[in-house]
Amino acid sequence: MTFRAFHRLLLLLGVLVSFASTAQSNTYQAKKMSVWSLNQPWALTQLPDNNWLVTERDGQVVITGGVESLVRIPLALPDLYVAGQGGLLDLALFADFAVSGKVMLTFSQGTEEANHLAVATAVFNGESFSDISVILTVSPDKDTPVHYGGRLALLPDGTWLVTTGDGFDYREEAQRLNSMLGKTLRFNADGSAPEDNPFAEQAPYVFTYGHRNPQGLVVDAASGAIYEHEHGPDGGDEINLLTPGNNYGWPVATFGTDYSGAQISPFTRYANMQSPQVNWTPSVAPSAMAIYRGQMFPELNGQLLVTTLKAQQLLAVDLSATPVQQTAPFATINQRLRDVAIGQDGAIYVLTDGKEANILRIAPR
Ligand SMILES: [Ca+2]
Repeated sequence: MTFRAFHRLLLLLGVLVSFASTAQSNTYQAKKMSVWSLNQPWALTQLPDNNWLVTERDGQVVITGGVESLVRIPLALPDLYVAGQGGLLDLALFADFAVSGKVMLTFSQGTEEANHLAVATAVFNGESFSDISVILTVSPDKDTPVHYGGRLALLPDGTWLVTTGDGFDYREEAQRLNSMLGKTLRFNADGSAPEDNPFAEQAPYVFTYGHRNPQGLVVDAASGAIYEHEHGPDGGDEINLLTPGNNYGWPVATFGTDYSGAQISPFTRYANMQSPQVNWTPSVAPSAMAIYRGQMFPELNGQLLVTTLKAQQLLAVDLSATPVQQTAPFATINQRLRDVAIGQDGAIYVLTDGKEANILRIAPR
């Protein structure tokens, strides 16, 4: 029997497989949650009842509670455009989800010639989604199926942030306030623009600008700080500390170069543009981020946990250290990772990437 066949047999038997670390094999285990596979998942969200919701890019949401349970729900998303990096992306719960069932979604909408990121609200009753309503669409349209951004975060005041990408071929738009590409946008739960946004007259939704393809966004409940990360080109992936109205540089200031090797900009810093807290050159391809708070891994408390595609690691970044410290505390995972969440049990849950993806639960051994 090949290893793969043996592995499959174990999975069929419902046996959880753990991956031991060479360096810390006695300190943690990363177990696959299940026997099933997820198809190109993007976001992982825990429900108050401890079940998980996972978005799949083709427009379905999976509900799972563990090894064998899996329910797949197709969503009736208007004009869903599934191509390249697009499709159904993020899903986040409203603060009053336990009573309202309300969720916020992002997905790409349109056609090959003209598409954009859309933000929608919906109501989840435990079995199905209803009242899907598009409340915000990113303009202008673009004709590339990549660089949507699409990550959501709920702010303590009840407003929301969403990241938007530069559309790849539209990078100059990241510096233009009259374009919604390459930004973080702040909006009310009904999709309107808060009156206290930094460019309320000129660009009512813009919160920060000068971003490339941001897919990580977290609010630190302890400090209120908002952290974002974004994919650079060849090099120049970044973590940024967001403050309203600031310019984060792309494509004027970057540590990255074009995939062709061509220089994008002679500047790694520029006046009145914010430098990143972390610069990853070469690229790690950061896909999502959480802040660890919990009892299971006290040594990680307050650190940013970053999933990566290219580096195939869950990175732990300690921004309070000088200089900033980065470790890969679960170094045996070694897979492309798509999302990370801290469970209500304090364990770390990571969503792997691709067409045969899974959820790994990381806990002390
Ligand atoms: Ca930057």
